[in-house]
Amino acid sequence: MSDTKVYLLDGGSLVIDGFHVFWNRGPAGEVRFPTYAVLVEHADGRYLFDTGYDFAHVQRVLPFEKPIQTPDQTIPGALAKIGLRPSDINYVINSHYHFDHCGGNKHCTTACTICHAKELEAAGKPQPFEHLGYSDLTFSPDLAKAKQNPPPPDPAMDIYTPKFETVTGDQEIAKGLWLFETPGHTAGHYSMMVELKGRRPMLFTADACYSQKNMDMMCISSFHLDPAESVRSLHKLKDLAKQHDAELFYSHDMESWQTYIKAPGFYS
Ligand code: 5PN
Ligand code: ZN
Ligand code: ZN
Repeated sequence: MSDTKVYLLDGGSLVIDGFHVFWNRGPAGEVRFPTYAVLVEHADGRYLFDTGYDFAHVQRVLPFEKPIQTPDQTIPGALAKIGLRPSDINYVINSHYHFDHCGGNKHCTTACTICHAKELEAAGKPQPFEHLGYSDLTFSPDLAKAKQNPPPPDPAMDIYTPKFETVTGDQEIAKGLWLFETPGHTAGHYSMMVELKGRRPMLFTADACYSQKNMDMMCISSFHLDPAESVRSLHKLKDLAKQHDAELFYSHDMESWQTYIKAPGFYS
C-alpha cells in the first residue's frame, strides 16, 4: 500500500474587488487570486477536492472577473501533466458549489460526487444574493436543466450522470482524510484535512478562509450566507490547525500560492 500523496492542480486566476475579499474593510481595488484543485492519491482511490472554474462559464456569466486560464490549468490539462485522465478520478469532493470550485466536475464522468447534504440543497434553491455564486450548475445536469437560464447545449452533459453521496458532520471519510464542517460562506461548506506520513497535516480551508490575511485579521469575505457563522468557522479552523499541528492552505491567496508546491510536485 503506497503512502498518500497530495498534488495541487493550478486552475488559473480571477479578479474580485478588495471589499469582497475583506468584508467591510477593503481596501477597494482589483485583487487577482488563484483557484486550484487538490488531488489526494490515497490507498482507497483518487480524491479530487474542488475542481476550479470553467473558463467559458466565467466569460459568459462573470466576464468582469477577468479569467486567465491556459489549457494546462483545466482539469483535463492539469491531470495530463501528471499522467492522469479525468476518468482516473474515483471521488470528487466539493467544499461547496460556487462556480469557482465545481467548474471541472463535469470532466470527471466516472467519479462519485461527495458534498455536504445542506450544500446540494442550497445550490438548488439559492438565496437571491447567491445566484451568481451558484451560477454553474453543470456539476448536476438535473439541476442545470431545471434552471431558467441553462448553459448552452452540450452533448457531453447527456452522458454525465454523477452519483451523489451526501455527508453531514465532521467525518473521517478515508483513513487520514477528514472533512470538517465550516459553514457560513455557504450552508454546507466543508474544509478538508489530509494526514501525511512525512509532514504536518494539510488543512485546506476552501472559502471558509480566502487568505492568510483574512485569518490574521479574523476578517471574512463578503460572499456569505451567514456572516456570524463564517466568523465561528474561522475560529474553528484556527483551533483545528492548533489541535492537529496542521498547516493551513488557503483557497484564494496569491501570496501563499507562490510558496505552495504545485503539480507535478507533491506533498507526502
Ligand atoms: C470568485 C467569486 N465571485 C463571485 C461570487 C459570488 O457571487 O458568490 C461567490 C463568488 C465567488 O467565489
Ligand atoms: Zn465560495
Ligand atoms: Zn472560491
